[in-house]
Amino acid sequence: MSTTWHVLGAGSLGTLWATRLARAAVPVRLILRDTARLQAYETAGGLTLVEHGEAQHYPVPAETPDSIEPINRLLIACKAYDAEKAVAQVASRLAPGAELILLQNGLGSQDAVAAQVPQARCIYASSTEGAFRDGDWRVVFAGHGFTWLGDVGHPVAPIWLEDLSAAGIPHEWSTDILTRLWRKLALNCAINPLTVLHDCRNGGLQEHHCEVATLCGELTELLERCGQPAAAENLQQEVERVIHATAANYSSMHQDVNNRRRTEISYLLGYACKASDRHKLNLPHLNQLQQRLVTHLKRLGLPSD
Ligand code: NAD
Ligand code: KPL
Repeated sequence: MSTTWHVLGAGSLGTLWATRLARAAVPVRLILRDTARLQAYETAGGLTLVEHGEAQHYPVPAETPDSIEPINRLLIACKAYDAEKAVAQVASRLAPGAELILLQNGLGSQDAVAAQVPQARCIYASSTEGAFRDGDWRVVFAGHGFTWLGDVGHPVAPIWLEDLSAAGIPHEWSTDILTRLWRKLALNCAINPLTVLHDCRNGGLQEHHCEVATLCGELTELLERCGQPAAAENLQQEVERVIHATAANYSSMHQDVNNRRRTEISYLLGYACKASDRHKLNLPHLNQLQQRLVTHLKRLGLPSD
């Protein structure tokens, strides 16, 4: 019998992973916030994954953080700003040699979690898959993509990647996961805040070419100074390619703001600006962008951290 996957956070990505693992008969359990959420979930009777317009129901078992069963493998599928608190709730249940897979976007939350549970192996992930909730316990698989996983302290791939293959989760073990995360962060910093401030789809940034180019220049300088030259390579070209390829889409940050949800700004632009301060870099446009975004979020009555 293979090791049980505990999935902490039954939102978009947590559901996308839990349902595909369950479909492949890999043992999986959800960890829900509290008894009220658990009761609501049990009333619904499981998770629903909508793929290619077809809904499939999966009665994945669930529990609360204070359940007593030890945790050997834990997928952290909450937002970056919730990760530390969520892990703290289950830290005492981690078995010796436990492994955590961190799906959070941006940077900062992964290191904070890893510092919190030094006894566990923390695997960082960067995903281009896309999913959104269209109801309680119901998720639409919106964009097929890829997930890179890696361990900054240990280059050897874990054996359980075969569970992901069995579940049809496209993935690859990466020995430079930080480079991937930095590259994604830079892309997100060059695109997402501007789509919020200009209230446009990604393609709308084609009309703000100079602003995008200036940001890419500063982000390139930052990545190089942070010891990430590979993440800096042809950044502007890649940003322009993504803007073009995703022209009809709204960025994840634009969607968050539009739905009046908290953004992950502190783990994207906030992280970049702090890193630039640490390295005493002068990146005026990046800093102005953060200030403009914070002001904009405050004006809308949304959290600005
Ligand atoms: P989400 O908001 O849909 O889901 C997060 C879930 O975690 C929610 O159900 C929330 O209630 C739950 N949660 C928070 N704290 C908890 C706690 N203490 N105990 C139990 N549950 C808790 O978020 P998401 O869209 O799945 O995003 C998760 C991460 O993945 C983010 O960092 C996001 O940027 C990244 N990501 C998402 C997508 C996507 O398409 N959704 C794609 C790539 C990366
Ligand atoms: O990842 C993205 C997002 O919207 O968060 C892209 C599409 C790359 C835009 O930055």
